[in-house]
Amino acid sequence: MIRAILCSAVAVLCLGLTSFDADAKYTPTTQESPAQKAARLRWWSDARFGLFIHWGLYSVPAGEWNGRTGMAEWFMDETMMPLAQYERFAAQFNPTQYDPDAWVRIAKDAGMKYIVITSKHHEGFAMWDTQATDYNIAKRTPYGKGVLKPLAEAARRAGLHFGTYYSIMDWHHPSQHGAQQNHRNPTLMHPELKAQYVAEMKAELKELIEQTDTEILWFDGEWVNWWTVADGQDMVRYLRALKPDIVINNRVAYLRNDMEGMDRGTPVGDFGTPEQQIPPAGFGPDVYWESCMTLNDHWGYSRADQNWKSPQDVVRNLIDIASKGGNYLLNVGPTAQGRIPEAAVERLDATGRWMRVNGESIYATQASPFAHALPWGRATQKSGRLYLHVFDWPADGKLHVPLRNTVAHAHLLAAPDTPLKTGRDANGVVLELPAQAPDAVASVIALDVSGPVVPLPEAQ
Ligand code: FHN
Repeated sequence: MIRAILCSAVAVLCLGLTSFDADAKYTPTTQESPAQKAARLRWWSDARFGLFIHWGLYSVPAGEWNGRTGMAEWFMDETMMPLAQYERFAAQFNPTQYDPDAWVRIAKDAGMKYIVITSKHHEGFAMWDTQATDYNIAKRTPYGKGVLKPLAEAARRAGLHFGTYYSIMDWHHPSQHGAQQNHRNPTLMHPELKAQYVAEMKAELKELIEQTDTEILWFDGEWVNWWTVADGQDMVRYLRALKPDIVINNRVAYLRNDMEGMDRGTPVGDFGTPEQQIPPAGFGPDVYWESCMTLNDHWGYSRADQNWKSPQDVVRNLIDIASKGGNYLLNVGPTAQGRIPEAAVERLDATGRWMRVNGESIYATQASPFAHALPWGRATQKSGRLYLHVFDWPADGKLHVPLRNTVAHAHLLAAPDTPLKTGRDANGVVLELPAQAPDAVASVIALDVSGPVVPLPEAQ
């Protein structure tokens, strides 16, 4: 929401734009039924947890220039460096330490089920050997070859899914120019060049599908005034014709907020994209969404940024998001040498240790049956089993669960062979827990109840 408002407000303020056709008559891009969409998105929705990767020429300056730090993938906009000078970073981009299998192992060991990597960010530099422009990694860097296909192949060898991020806005392309003094964002389109640029976009996206078999197209940079809802719907139809089961985010069309379309029954694309935030509640079983977040404060590599989320932050975000029926896309920004920062790896490793014990309470689950977050934690559910994620371990060893159901069985995922004693009081089920929580970040209880889960009003 903040993202879209910021980007579109900038555009409207600076350009007096009212030409957004966000209210254009919605024409469905497919006649797909909710059941057919659910089947197409099943693997994505069951995955719940993915790795976002922001990698490009911006990784070379690593967020620093002329004594200034704290930048990253918006370097071109924040410095307004002349294009010819920025292009020279390509000569320094030589990721000799890039090991796709090692990156995939980091993701897999963290419990992640899919990877989404920037194929082309706003900088306009293609991370594969595209025929559409020579402004690409194979033609302009000493590395001399693309990095996407090797990662896609490594992901599939490890049983992970592979997707690609693609920016509609392109700060390098001659069809566009900055709309504001001293900023490249948002771009304005030279009207006579739009058709050519869209054709190049489609050619590049076709290459990505054909060369990497990308399963997700994660669009971004859609807030420009020259990209309309109709353009987004046309792009969805084009991509579906190329790869009918491809998963597309809602940023394929202009957004007024990161859940645009998803919350109005007029989706363009398949899932909503709250960014750097977790919605206060879920959106119901047929609304798909994914919270994307940085591990520190930047998407691209920013050498000086050591403000890392803790493993507890990551695990509890993942639980909170899953308890609302969403996916968590957590980002790393590799260095120009091809390394994922060690501080990021440490946090992903810690997350993986939690997932190896408790992952069944996240994967292929549905949102909590309780209307609100529970006072001591969160819940998810799967095939009649309730998973209780306890953040705050009860000092008296009694966990109160506002449930009408009787409990058939309960155990800690960390101690599956030790049934928990259960009882009831006026406010529902009471579970008797051991004195020590098995995991200080979140301990998970599997609760099998008879019949459909019937929550009770929370105790006042
Ligand atoms: O401007 C981009 C930003 O660099 C980053 O790629 C994020 C990730 O979702 N998307 C845009 C900001 O909303």
